[in-house]
Amino acid sequence: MNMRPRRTLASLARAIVPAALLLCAANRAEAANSLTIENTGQPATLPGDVTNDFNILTIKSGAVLRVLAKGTGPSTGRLHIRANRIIIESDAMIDATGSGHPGKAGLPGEGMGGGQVNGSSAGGGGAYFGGGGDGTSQAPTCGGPFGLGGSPYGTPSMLDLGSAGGSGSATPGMGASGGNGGGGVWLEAARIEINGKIAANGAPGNVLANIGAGGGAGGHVILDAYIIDWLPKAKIEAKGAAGGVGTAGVGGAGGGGIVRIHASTVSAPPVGVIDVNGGPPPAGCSTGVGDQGTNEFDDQNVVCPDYDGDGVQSVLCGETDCDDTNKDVAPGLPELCNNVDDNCNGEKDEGETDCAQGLICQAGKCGSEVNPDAGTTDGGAPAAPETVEYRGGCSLAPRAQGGFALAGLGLFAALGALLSRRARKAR
Ligand SMILES: [Ca+2]
Ligand SMILES: [Ca+2]
Ligand SMILES: [Ca+2]
Repeated sequence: MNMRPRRTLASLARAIVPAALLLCAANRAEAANSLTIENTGQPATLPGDVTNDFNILTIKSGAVLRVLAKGTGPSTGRLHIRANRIIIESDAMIDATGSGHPGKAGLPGEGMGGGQVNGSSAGGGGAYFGGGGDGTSQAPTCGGPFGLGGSPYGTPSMLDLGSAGGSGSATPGMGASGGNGGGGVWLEAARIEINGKIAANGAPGNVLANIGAGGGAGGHVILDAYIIDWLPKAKIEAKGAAGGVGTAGVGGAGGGGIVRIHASTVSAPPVGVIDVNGGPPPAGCSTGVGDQGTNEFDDQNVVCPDYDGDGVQSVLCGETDCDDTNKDVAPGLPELCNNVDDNCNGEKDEGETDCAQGLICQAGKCGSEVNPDAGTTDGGAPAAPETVEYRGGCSLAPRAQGGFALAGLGLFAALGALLSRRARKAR
């Protein structure tokens, strides 16, 4: 464990500005958020164009975190989550099915392995690590090949997307759209507990005028964790989807994608957890099937993370950073009045905090020890101390507020007034 540098700015501030500045500094620690996704019946989403950092991400039993499809707002069809701990409860799901390259009417599937088109016959399946199946027809003919399946491609280290199936028509805007490819999911954590499903499957091909389009290829799932707890309902899928089944043509099935597991403890999950199969052929045929994708398990380059770069590794791998998404939290740091355990001793706002003299830390805020308004005339318990909140969320208790106007004052104006009052008092 490396020694962390002292927070010199904060130390300086502590020495010369005892009240207002540090009340503001306390707000920084609120950046270390945890997120719990509840089962509301509606899928939740997270931004797909950034790294989503959390202390603890919990997806509650039955809840769904949906990866927005490529092209939906700024979404790239990928989701990257970095956290101390990720918990996917029983029957919960991270769903990137059909979030990859989109299928389009009258066109080959998008992506390097997009399924092809062939006149007005069934389209080919999309490819990624597994090749796409060719367009075919129903049993007993099991004909074709019509639109050709996409060729396999992909680099394991690059979080990419499954390609889409080809349309059931070669005329732009006409015919059934191919199924979308699967999206990309990358989870990085000190510890991942999975008892639900992560799915980055292709979407099935559509059917129009009895002609099927190709199915989408499976996408990409990466789990990078020091420890992974494989619980009984764990499932990770990057499957190719079936082509659309029409009486005049059946789309080729999408190929399988890739699942990569990197963990220090149990690198290979139990048998049956991973599914990267290609999409199925039409009933009674062997034509049109998608090829199997690939998977990879290893413990190479797995180290206990220091995501916040404060030089202290996560407590979840036996080290001491109790919030590895927040560089303002680590052993040895000063305890601030912010409802956060800044020094990782298991207690919040204990001992001496940054509150100015005469103020005490209550529920994460510095306030008057005795409320000047708390009379005994009503016989009730003293009311909570009053505070005034400045813009930006800083607050001062009445004793420190003095008589100056608060509205519109910046922090430093308020601070200047506070210090000059103190100087007057001292005289
Ligand atoms: Ca750290
Ligand atoms: Ca503490
Ligand atoms: Ca604290």
